[in-house]
Amino acid sequence: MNILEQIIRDKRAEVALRKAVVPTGQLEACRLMERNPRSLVASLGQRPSGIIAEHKRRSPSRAVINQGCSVETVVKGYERGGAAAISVLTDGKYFGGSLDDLLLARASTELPLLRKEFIINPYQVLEARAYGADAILLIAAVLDPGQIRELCGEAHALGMEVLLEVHDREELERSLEGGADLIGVNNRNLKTFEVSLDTSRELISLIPAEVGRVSESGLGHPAQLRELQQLGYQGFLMGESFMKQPDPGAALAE
Ligand code: IGP
Repeated sequence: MNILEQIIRDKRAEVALRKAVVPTGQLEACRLMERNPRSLVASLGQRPSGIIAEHKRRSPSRAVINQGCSVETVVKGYERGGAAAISVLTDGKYFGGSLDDLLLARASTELPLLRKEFIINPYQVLEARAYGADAILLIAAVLDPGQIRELCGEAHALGMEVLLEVHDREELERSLEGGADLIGVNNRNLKTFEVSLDTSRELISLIPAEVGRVSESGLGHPAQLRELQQLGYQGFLMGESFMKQPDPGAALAE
C-alpha cells in the first residue's frame, strides 16, 4: 500500500467518526456559515505575488518542518509578506494540522483560505465551510470523475471555489469536466515524494484558458516562479520553503 492509499484508508475512518460526533445539521447551523466566502481566483488576479502560502507543521516526506510558530503568527506574517491566499493543512495524523488551525487562521486574516485536506466525502466540504474556508482542495489521484463532479457541486453550492490537484496527463484529462475553478499541478508525486518542476512545464499546455492555473510544491526560488509565470501559471502553492524558516512571513516577503 502506498502512502496515499494509507492516508485515504485512515481518512474514511476519521470522517465516519467526525460525522458521528458533529452531525451535518450542527455544522449547517454554525456561525461562520453566515459569512460570505471570498474568491481565491480573484485574489490571485489582484495580488501580484500569486502566492498561496501554506501553514504546514510537518509532512510524511519531511517530518518536522515547524512546530514553534503559532498559526496566528504564520498567517499574519504571510498576509504582511504579500500572500494572495493562505492554505491550511487540516489533516492531523500525517501533517500535524487540525480544523482548529483553520479556525485560528480565519480569525487572523481576511485573505481567502484554502482547506488543504484529503477530501473524499461531501461532509468534509461542509466542514470546510463551517470552519471558515473559502476554497477546498480536491486530489484527482484519489477521486473518480463522478466524485469530483459531486464534490465540486457541493463546494459551489456553499459558495466556495475548488482547486483540483493533478500530477499527470491522465489525471488532468479525466478531471477537466468536473467543474473546478482552478487546476493545481503538483510537482510532488504523492506516492513517491519525488519532486520535479517538469510536471508543471509539461502539463501547462493541456490546461484550458478559462480555469486558473496553479503550480504546487517544491518551489522556493524567485527564478522558478518567474519561469512558471511566463509559462502561464497565475498561482504558486508554497509551504516548506517558508515554514522551515523561524519567521515564515519574513521569508515570503524576501
Ligand atoms: C506545498 P511545499 O513543497 O512548498 O511544502 O508544497 C503544497 O503544495 C503541498 O503541501 C501539497 C500537499 C498536497 C499536501 C500539495 N498537495 C496534498 C497535502 C496534500
